[in-house]
Amino acid sequence: MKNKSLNKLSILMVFFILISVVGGIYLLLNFFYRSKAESQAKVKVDFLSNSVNFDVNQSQEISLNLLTEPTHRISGVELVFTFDNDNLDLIDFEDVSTIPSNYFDDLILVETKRVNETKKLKIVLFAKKNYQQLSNLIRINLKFKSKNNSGTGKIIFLSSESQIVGSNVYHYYDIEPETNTVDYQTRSDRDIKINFKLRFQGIVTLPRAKETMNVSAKIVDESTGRESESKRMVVNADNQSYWRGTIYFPEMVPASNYAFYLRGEKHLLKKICHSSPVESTPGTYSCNQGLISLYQGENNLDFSQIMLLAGDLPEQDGVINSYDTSLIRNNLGKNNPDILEKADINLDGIINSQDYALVIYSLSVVSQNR
Ligand SMILES: [Ca+2]
Ligand SMILES: [Ca+2]
Repeated sequence: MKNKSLNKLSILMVFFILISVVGGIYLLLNFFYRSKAESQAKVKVDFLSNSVNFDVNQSQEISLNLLTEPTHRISGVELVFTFDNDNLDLIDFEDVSTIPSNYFDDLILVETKRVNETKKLKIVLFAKKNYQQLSNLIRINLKFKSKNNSGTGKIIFLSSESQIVGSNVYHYYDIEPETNTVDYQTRSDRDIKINFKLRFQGIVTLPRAKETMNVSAKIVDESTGRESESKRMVVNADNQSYWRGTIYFPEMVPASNYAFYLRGEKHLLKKICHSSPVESTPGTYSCNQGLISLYQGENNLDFSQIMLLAGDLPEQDGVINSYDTSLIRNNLGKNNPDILEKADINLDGIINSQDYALVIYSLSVVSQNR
């Protein structure tokens, strides 16, 4: 009797063990299957721009896109970023907005705190919408405001601390950061800021083909020999054939013996030593000793009474030679954008004899100055 009931008990036990093993395997398989399915659902996170410049006390939006497959949807985000470092205190976080506007109904948390010399921003947003109203592409605009300090920093998206969730089957997305860093530069009103007024050979009216040019600029304090970095500036044409642009030199200090080295994108390098240089024959200004005073903040320099000579065409090598002249001669009459970019000196939209004549004039000035 006792043996029989023991037997029954062990059969029952084996039965239960079997059920739990089978059940366990089922759950395990199910878990792996599901996590595999979920791991295939991804959100790409991409900053729209990787570098940004702040003026003094200026607000700017840094934007990032969140993108999933068209059939997936985004319903909530927890996004974590760091910015500023080493107590530089360059920028502050101001606000968050989205495109589509007001996509998230609930602003659950927006906080910034200082963690290990870094400011950390955490944003938690949630959309209380049904599947049809949700989207697979959201832009998050983070608004930052700079202070009155000059320096550089990084805004870093911490994907490992962030979460993005959706409705439907795909609750948790894998975050795939395309770019996770934005470099920024801030200005101070104590930085040396230079507003340039320039004139280029052969351009006598508002040019037809193009109203901006690239100019590289370097300044040298000739009393100490200290040089700035070589910087690129975009200059804009005005109605009177003058070109204007601005560069900051936060790395340089006020002094009275500066010389400037300027070079337009199709032009010869020019050294300038005077804050209002003049010349009697176009393109002939030259100088030895830098005499330009630069002050904290705004400096307005009018170099428009001298002509920046053209002729050293891209790729620039510092001289006018047969490469430059034949680039024009071999392309006379052409107007495709590639060649205009390189050899249309007077910016009238065609490679013509005027461009050639301008280079020949530059060559004559260079040889007379030797
Ligand atoms: Ca050349
Ligand atoms: Ca031309």
